[in-house]
Amino acid sequence: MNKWKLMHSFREILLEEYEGIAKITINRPRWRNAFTPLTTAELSRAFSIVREAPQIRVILLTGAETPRKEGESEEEWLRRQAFCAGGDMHVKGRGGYIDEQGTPRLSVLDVQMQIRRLPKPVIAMVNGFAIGGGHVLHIVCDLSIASENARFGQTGPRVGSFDAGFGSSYLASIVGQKKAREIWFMCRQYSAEEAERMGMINKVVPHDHLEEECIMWARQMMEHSPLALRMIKMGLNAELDGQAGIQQLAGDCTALYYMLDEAQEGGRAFLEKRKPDWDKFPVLP
Ligand code: S0N
Repeated sequence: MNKWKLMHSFREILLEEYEGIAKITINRPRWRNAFTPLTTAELSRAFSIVREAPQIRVILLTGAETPRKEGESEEEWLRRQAFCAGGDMHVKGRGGYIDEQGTPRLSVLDVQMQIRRLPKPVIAMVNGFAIGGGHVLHIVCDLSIASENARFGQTGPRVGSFDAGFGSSYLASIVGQKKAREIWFMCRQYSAEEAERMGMINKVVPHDHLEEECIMWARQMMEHSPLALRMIKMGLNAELDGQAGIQQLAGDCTALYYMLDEAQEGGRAFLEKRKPDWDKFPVLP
């Protein structure tokens, strides 16, 4: 029985929930879950929905699986599975990926920023190929858990694209400058085992244990303080995200400050037309 409950209907993705965990699935298995502008627009909407949903504490991002063909071995079926194969080449035009109205877009960049700014942990559940922009998507997630059949790599310089943003700089901060240059300059594919050795993913498990493993990690995080996880995420992001990262971290500090009596005193004093009494709030050493 499917335990996942639909949260919202989309055309190219699925958004489901189960006991405080949301699962977002890129649902274009015919094209190895390559994303179009509609896919990225729907991903953006889904990440907004889960951000606003108070019952959701952790998000899984994954790719839909293709059905097994008649007579196909399990090995061959597993080899065909994909997390995401990047931007859909069928709609790649000048200036970006062409949407249904004819406008070129690079909107996967917005999705990357949304994942980094989401105040909840996001786990990439990498069930197959994570290639090109699909590889970058798992990189920007907080954690990556992969099945043994997963394959990782960048293809940009071979197919006429690149991601010199998080796809390069954050990758380098994970695997080191030399390895990041190898990944991009050579356009090779790496096994899940190699990706784990590089520190690019957190764990490798057999394919039929992948979802169970991700749910276990999500549940363990859900035993911990959501605010503590949020502040750690933003602290870890801040340096690489520059002023925007500092703004996010500072904004979260402001939200925390607003929860204190000290912050309430300032506003209350203004409305009551009196001087605030800051002496009630000692400055700790
Ligand atoms: C994933 C690969 C390795 C799988 O190989 P395999 O198993 O041999 O399958 P195929 O026969 O190749 O594929 C099955 C069918 O799926 C289609 N397909 C696969 N990937 C794509 C794709 N990306 N776009 C469109 N179709 C795709 C195949 O064509 C095939 O169809 P049929 O059956 O009709 O022949 C292998 O498929 C592979 O290498 N795929 C291409 C990977 C790739 O190069 N992706 C694009 C890389 N570039 C980006 O992602 C853009 C970067 C980006 O997103 C970005 C960066 C910075 C700023 C903005 C952006 C932005 O774009 O917004």
